[in-house]
Amino acid sequence: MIKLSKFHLLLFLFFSLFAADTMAQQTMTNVYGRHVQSLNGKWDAIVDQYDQGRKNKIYLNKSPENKTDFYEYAFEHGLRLNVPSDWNSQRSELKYYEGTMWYARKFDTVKARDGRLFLYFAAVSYRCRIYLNGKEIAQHEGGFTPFQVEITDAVNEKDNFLAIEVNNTRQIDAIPAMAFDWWNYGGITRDVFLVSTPKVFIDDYFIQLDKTKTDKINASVKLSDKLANASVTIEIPELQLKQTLKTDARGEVKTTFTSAKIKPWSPSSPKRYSVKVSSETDQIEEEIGFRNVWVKGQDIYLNGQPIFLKSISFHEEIPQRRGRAFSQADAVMLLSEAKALGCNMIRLAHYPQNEYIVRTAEKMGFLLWEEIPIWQGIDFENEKTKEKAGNMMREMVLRDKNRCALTFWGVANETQPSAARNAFIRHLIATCKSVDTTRLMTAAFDLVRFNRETQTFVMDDPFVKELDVVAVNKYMGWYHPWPVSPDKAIWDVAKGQPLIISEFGGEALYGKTGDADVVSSWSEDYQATLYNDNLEMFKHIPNLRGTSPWVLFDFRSPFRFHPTNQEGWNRKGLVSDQGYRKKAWFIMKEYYDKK
Ligand code: GCB
Repeated sequence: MIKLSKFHLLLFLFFSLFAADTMAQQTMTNVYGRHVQSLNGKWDAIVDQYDQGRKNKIYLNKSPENKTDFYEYAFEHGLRLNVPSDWNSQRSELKYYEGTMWYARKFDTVKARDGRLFLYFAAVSYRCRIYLNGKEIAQHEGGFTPFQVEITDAVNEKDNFLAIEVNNTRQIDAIPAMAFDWWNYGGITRDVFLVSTPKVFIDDYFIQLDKTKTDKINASVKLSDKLANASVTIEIPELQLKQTLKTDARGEVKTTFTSAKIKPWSPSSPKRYSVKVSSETDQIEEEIGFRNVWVKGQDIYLNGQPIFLKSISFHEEIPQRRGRAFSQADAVMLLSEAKALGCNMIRLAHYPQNEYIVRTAEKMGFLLWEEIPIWQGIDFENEKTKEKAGNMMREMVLRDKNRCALTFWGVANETQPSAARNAFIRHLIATCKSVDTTRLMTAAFDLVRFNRETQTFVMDDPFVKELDVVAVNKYMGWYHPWPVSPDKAIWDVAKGQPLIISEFGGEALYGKTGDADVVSSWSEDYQATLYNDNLEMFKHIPNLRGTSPWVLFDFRSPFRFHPTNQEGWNRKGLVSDQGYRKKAWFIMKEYYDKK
């Protein structure tokens, strides 16, 4: 064992305190319902391929004052990038760029007397350090979840200089890790806001229908400070529900409401109620829907009725723009295409997508499956990686826990059984449940195989028992030739539990005709055959409670090398990168319309 001297111990304590100090904070609930000043727009940028900017303190943004001064950088009059947006799609020379990019801008703001100010990032891909007026104030890792940092004391009314060091280098201990089937977009990819709050504000609330009782709403509210005996009011005017409560020593209240008049939210009737929360100094309002969802035997119940999940996946990408989706208009484009297909659910692949998508999906009547990018190749043995994954999970669940559309928390995609993996995923499940116990836990597995002796499809991964719903990605007719004809493809997988086919499909280049029985024809005709075959097979999966074809749109992926058929695109889309529907789209549409 290493022995530490008192001095070293003090040194260690100092640095760990400092490190903890610069970690970004978890965000307050419902940032989009607060008083915000947008910092979106054009930012100055510097490409720092060799990571020299931090060492040279370019975040100080100095300009020469004396005759002998000079600085080998300047933010002004150089590269300009849009925020939000990835950098890869903004300049052709940045298409493949992976490394460090500095973003900077100036801003003025209004400091309310007795108020507080927070800097909020909806997402920065993938890791970043934040510098305000020459001082590092926060760090964050994880490209798809929000974070905030309080700047009340650090900010001036005029001429603040904000610099963000963003890095998207793939690393073995990161999530996702070294290789993944989508574009590694870097940048400040989502909204940046200044959020102003009163001194004591409503930090968090969790208001949802009870897991089993359809007339009972559970509600809890937490103030930003541990203020006891303060009044908090929760009101749902349309249901004539209102309670005023006193906070406990932790600044929290917890209560329930009962009403026989609650109209449940569902895909066919996505009813939401305006919910108002107020404290002595703060108030916030949000549309919240009420529904419950549970599993009994092999069935999934929504509001007490068994449901079949007509799902689809998409990446957070606008294919026509070849870049990340970030706006309300982007959300409408993606979700409208899912609506047209007849879906009642979206699997948000493979990471938490922006809040415009989540909120608009809820409004349009989609159930949601949301997951963090535990996507193949994760370093399950690494405790630090596990901790990071736990943080991401927490950030995702905290952000979206009031969205009734959220039905599934996904904890992994295509992982192989091992003690380390099991411990890792258990940590994620526990983290999730420490915030929310009402959603269904799931993971997508790819271990289904054909057992020649029994002539059935089987899967051996005991972990499935720890999940509410089992999901399987299976590419019959694409990565796997059919061992039996589709009408004889009998499944014996996760018996006694609901099963979702969370991915199936194959590639087709839009507009390409070819042999309907030749995989390498890359034709819409073969893709159509594949869909018909898979839909036939689905008839023989007794516990099948949902399907999610892979994928709605062709999407960009650097390891799709085929020069004419792929050109850096995964072509499994039912819709092409140009927005045209392929033959298989119509087959899937008919299947969903008849379900
Ligand atoms: C999968 C992955 C998905 C890929 C897909 C494919 O199993 O979950 O992210 O894009 O296969 O096209 O190979």
